[in-house]
Amino acid sequence: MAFWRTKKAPPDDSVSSTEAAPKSGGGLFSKMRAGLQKTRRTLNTDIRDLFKSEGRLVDDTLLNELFAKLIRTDMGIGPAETIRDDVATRLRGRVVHFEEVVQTITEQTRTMLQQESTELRLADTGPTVILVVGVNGSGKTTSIGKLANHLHQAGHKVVLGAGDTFRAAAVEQLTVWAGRIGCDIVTGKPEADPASVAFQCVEQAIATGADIAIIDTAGRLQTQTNLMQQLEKIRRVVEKKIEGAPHEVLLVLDATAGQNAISQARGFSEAAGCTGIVLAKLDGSAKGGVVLPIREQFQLPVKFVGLGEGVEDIAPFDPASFANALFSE
Ligand SMILES: Nc1nc2c(ncn2[C@@H]2O[C@H](COP(=O)(O)OP(=O)(O)OP(=O)(O)O)[C@@H](O)[C@H]2O)c(=O)[nH]1
Ligand SMILES: [Mg+2]
Repeated sequence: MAFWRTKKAPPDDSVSSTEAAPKSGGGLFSKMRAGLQKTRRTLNTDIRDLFKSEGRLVDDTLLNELFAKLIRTDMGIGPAETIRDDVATRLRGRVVHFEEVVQTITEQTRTMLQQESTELRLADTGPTVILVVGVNGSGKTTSIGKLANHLHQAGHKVVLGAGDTFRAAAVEQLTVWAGRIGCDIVTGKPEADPASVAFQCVEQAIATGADIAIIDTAGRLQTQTNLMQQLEKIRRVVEKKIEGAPHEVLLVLDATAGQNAISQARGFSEAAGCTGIVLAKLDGSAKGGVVLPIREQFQLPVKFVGLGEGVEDIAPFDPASFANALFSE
């Protein structure tokens, strides 16, 4: 199993390793910053309000106030406590300015977000198959469009599979994305078995020498047993065609859904054998801190973040860039 390989030289602004994360500038970093603007503004205003221009003593009162502000980003009690305790360890008893505290928080957040790899697992030979799953309306189809474009731009030949055969509109939606990007798409008849569409998609990928097949699925809940079995069937037929496939099962989570909704997706993730997370709609949320509990609760790497509805509005998740974009003015 190989990791992410780009066929064309990656653009200068690509940020795929934590060490390489720029402090400012760079297309993807700017995108991340723009996407996280709401959260950053709220946090910065909130935390700045705690400090006078001459600085403030770091004591229990300040630490508790800081904790309350952090919670507002939906980062959850555990991560907010960790950050508060780190500020206490490093700065308690000192009179500090806003900037110093924010720097401390950013560093701790970066540490908490560290993960092994954000890169897509690609097949050593033959097409890589990516299955995209999640609850209704989480952003699956849009994320597939953006991801397909991202991969296409990196020089990969991509084919899409319209595995959501329940709604004609879902097929149309993915067909529009395929047209926009200029990649192939495999569609089935209305209400066709999604597994047969997935099978045909993989067959077409092999026949046309495509590098990556991305299969869309209908939204579902973990409690819908028949729909969960259907996912299992998709996996089986895909694996029959290519050993080791699907190489990635990406769970799309809606960043605006709140922490509880996201926690509920944990069971789903386990049932569907997910391998990574795409966190969609981060741009619309003042609660970008939700990435912290996601990293804490899911034993899965966050691979991409969705930062808008446009074709370019996706970025590989990078902990250092993310932490900077979350806190740094
Ligand atoms: N602002 C913003 N909107 C997004 C993003 N991703 C998806 N959306 C919007 O969210 C809505 C639902 O997106 P879809 O991609 O259709 O979601 P889905 O999971 O495929 O939905 P179902 O197929 O019905 O389960 C659409 O209006 C999208 O434009 C994002 O990163 N940012
Ligand atoms: Mg969809």
